[in-house]
Amino acid sequence: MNSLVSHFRLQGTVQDIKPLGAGLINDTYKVNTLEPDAPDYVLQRINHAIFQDVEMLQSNIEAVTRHIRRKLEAAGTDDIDRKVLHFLTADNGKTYWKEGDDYWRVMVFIPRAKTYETVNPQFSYHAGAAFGNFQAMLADIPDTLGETIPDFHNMEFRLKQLRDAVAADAAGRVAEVRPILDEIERRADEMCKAERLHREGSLPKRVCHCDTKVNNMMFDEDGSVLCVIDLDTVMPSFIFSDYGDFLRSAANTGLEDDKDLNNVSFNMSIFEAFTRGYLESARSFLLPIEIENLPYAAALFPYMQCVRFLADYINGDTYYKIQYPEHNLVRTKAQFKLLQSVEEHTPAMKAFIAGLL
Ligand code: GN1
Ligand code: MG
Repeated sequence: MNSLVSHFRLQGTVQDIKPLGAGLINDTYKVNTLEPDAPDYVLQRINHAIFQDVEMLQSNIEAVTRHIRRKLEAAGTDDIDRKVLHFLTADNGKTYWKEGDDYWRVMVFIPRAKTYETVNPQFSYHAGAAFGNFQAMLADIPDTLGETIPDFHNMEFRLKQLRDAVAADAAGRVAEVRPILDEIERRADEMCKAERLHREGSLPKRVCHCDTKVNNMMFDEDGSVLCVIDLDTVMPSFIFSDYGDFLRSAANTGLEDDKDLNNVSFNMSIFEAFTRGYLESARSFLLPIEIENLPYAAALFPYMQCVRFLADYINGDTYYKIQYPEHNLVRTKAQFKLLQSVEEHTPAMKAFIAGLL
């Protein structure tokens, strides 16, 4: 890894390289430098099986970080290097380096920032405001972003993948998951509402982050949000993506892969704080149809994640990193339990949003 890093223009001398974070897709390492005044770095192996067009991936990320940096500069923001990611250029003039079959990239580590797997309502409020701002800042990006994973948050497509997996039954696991498949099918029509509204022309796509789980945000010591990380999936999508996926991760009283389903439920105070923050910063550009469907978005993402985890389980675990053989099934059940809790809270969510407006 030392020789890998040497292809990027780092300041300082590499002291050590250690695993970092808990992402399910890429492999991430922290590169510590010896000199106290040199920055530390983050080294990442890009999951090339999932992000097949690395050139497009990095050019999206460069466009997004460049645009946000300009916005922050124009606004006279202080401490900009902690508020937007900075990717290093490698010897080939690109922001990635290919070694054998692997693609690597290096970014500057943001000092004194924290990530969390769970948040309190105050942090959740800041997170809502931050995602609203993120979408607002990217509203006038001059570049056309590619879909780094085509149909990433397309519910119709995700259901088709699940149905294809069921038909193939590659790992012989379909029989055991019948009951949950039935629950999924019962909701399929309702959950594909966004695609229908889009086809009818009433629901737009905007540039979204598309992986807004809570551990993809960097918080400052005071709970304010420094920046949003993990920009691989920034692409045009429905605003439901960012709103819904944050709540899926942050408003779950249990873990994404909780084995004890009694721990899993939807936390209304996190929902309320996040929604207040989000609407404060996004209300000026959101359409009524987008606001009206925020409770739908809160249900859509546990549902979609349930479909994706289950499809991966049925396929024999080819996509997500797993720690034990039933891991994807445990994740599926936990997401389904969360969905049920969201469904129970839907009238209360609607009432809360109406109150805010
Ligand atoms: C993956 O890479 P990571 O762990 O931040 C996934 C998301 C899922 C999430 C579930 C490219 O995100 O879509 O919501 O796992 N990213 C990709 O934890 O598939
Ligand atoms: Mg991540």
